Amino acid sequence: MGHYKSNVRDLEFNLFEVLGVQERLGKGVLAESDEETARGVLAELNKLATGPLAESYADADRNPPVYDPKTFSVTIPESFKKSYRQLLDGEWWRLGLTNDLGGFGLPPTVQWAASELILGANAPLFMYLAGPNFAMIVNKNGTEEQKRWAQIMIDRAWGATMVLTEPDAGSDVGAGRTKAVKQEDGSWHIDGVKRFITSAEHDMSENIMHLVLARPEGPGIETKPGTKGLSLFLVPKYHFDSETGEPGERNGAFVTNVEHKMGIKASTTCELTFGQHGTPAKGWLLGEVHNGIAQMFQVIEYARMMVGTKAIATLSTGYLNALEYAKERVQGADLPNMLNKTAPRVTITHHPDVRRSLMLQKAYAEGLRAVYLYTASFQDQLWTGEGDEASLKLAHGVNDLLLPIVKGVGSERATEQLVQSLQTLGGSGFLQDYPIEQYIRDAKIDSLYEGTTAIQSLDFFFRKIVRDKGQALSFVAGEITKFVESDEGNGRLKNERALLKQALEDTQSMLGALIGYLTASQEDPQNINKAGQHTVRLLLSVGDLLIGWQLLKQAGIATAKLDSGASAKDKPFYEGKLAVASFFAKTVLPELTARRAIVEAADNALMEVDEAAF
Ligand code: ST9
Ligand code: FAD
Repeated sequence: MGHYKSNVRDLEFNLFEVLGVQERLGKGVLAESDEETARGVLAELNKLATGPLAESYADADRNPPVYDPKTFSVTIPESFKKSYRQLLDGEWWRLGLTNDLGGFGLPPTVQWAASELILGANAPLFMYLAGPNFAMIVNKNGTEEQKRWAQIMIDRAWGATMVLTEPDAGSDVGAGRTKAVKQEDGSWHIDGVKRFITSAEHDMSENIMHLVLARPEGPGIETKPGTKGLSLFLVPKYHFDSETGEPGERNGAFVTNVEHKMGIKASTTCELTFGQHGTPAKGWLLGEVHNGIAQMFQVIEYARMMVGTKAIATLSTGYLNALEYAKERVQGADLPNMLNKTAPRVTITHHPDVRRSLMLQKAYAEGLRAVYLYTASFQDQLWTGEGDEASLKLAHGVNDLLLPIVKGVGSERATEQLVQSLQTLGGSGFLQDYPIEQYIRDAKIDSLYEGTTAIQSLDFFFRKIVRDKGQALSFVAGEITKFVESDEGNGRLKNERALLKQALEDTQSMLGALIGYLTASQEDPQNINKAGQHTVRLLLSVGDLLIGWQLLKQAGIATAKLDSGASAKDKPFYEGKLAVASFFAKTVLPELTARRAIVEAADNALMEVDEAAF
């Protein structure tokens, strides 16, 4: 058995019992798929994920890719290449594509559920598969010729990268200095050094298309500072025949270093140097328009969802590994018998503290899964285009609102709870005999790349709430209120519903306080710092609120299933849903009241502390 423990039952519960995804299938762009197809995709991918994909996970960590500075090239370990070939052979890269580009005709909810299986088994594999998905964005924004390149990228299974970061431009992308100088033939010469670029070099595809942000220069071009002065260029590793895609001469984009990292070692993280090794790095402006940051955000939105799902997938397998261990490990006696030295020894699942920890791990793993799939359900509507203009606008807004939750909360809670999964194994958890130490190392990156948690929280508050005038948030709050007031679950979850109501009030008050500080900053700009101290707290609190709500919603559905006579196999699954929802409502949601008090009492004392006093 490999390291990966999937949870297909919970994925199917979310898709077909909670979200009712099957009602969308069989129509319009989803005409070719039905519930059976979707279940079939999950079953097939699950076999692959728990088997061949998981197989190279540890080996590629212990024997990572090797960089040769003489040739600027990277050799990927054979075990990993074998897993990658399995994904290619199964044509799984078609999963996220639209029908016109050769997709499977499945909606984003099913795509993300299926992606969870790859991301949990071996996330770097998924990241090397970026080519076809990035091609979709080239196709959407490109000129007619570039649309053909997009098809070539798909047909020839090219790799692709997103190239933003520079040594002095991380969170602050607008500080980027890489420039693009216009050439007479309409192409551009890119000049600069980018840092931390994922998959920028490997030996698993014949070509790699870099999507590069650079600042354009040349006669008649106005050079603007910040992100709005960046344009997006297509820079291939090898030049290629524009009709057939056949690779030709080497372009001047070379990987000049590969980082040594804490985790995700199989995923190459590269310094990528443009035009500084004797060969010009030729690029082509995407769509012939200077709209780089907005175009790149189409990629970023997809990647942020991917990073959140990766973190949640890792937490889920971490929890299930911890659970399996706990059910077998015998240590100590039951607490009520602790003074009786001859009392029978029990498995550690009997100890209240182990139970507390396991139930919390389950709550975050299953609650966050529900949140990312709820988010994807709005992407489904955008994918099918159903509904009038107003409802599509709302779906867009809600998806935007929830992305920083999926990414920011998903990664923070996964990191925190995976430490608890390791703790469940005691000293054994610290060993490489078990996968959890690698999970912790591999998941830590999720709160850093694609915008750190602080950046997610600023995006959430300033852009997704304030700039949106709270429209998407009001919709979600309205849905929670409807749930609180309904009697789903036959009144059996009354206390929990009241706790959810309180949690909603607490988060609304936190938000009210932050908006108050923002308003007060018109009088005194320093007041904005009071908000800045608490945006992460707000993000995590809204995350807890959404998790609590989703778990209770699921518990309501589970109650109905149990009442109507669930099968012996399903009974413990549904009982688990009730237990976890109640546990989370009673032990986590009340913490929001204290967080509210902290936010409401914000002052700027922290900002006044001299740096020397830290
Ligand atoms: C990175 C990559 O870290 C890590 C992993 C890579 C993995 C790649 C592979 C993944 C895919 C694999 C797919 C495989 C599939 C296979 C399937 C097989 C089964 N939403 O606020 P302003 C735009 S990459 C939308 O003034 P500043 C917008 O156009 C590096 N748009 O910002 C806006 O204009 P306007 C990641 C947004 O102060 C404009 O930006 N790096 C959003 O100038 C300016 O906005 C980062 O993420 C948004 N949320 O700049 C950087 N926000 O307002 C993090 C902004 O007119 N830093 N725009 O609409 C930030 O995000 C900063 O906040 C900043 C600030 C750069 C935006
Ligand atoms: P900094 O921006 O220097 O941040 C340092 C700290 O300051 C963080 O805690 C941050 O939250 C905080 N901070 C910074 N600004 C603010 C602010 N305004 N308000 C509050 N707090 C703030 N980039 C790419 O372009 N393409 C890739 O493929 C890619 N892959 C990556 C893979 C790996 C393994 C790694 C490590 C990075 C990758 N990155 C990639 C870069 C990644 O996106 C950046 O590391 C990330 O955006 C943070 O930038 P930074 O490291 O410069 O940190």
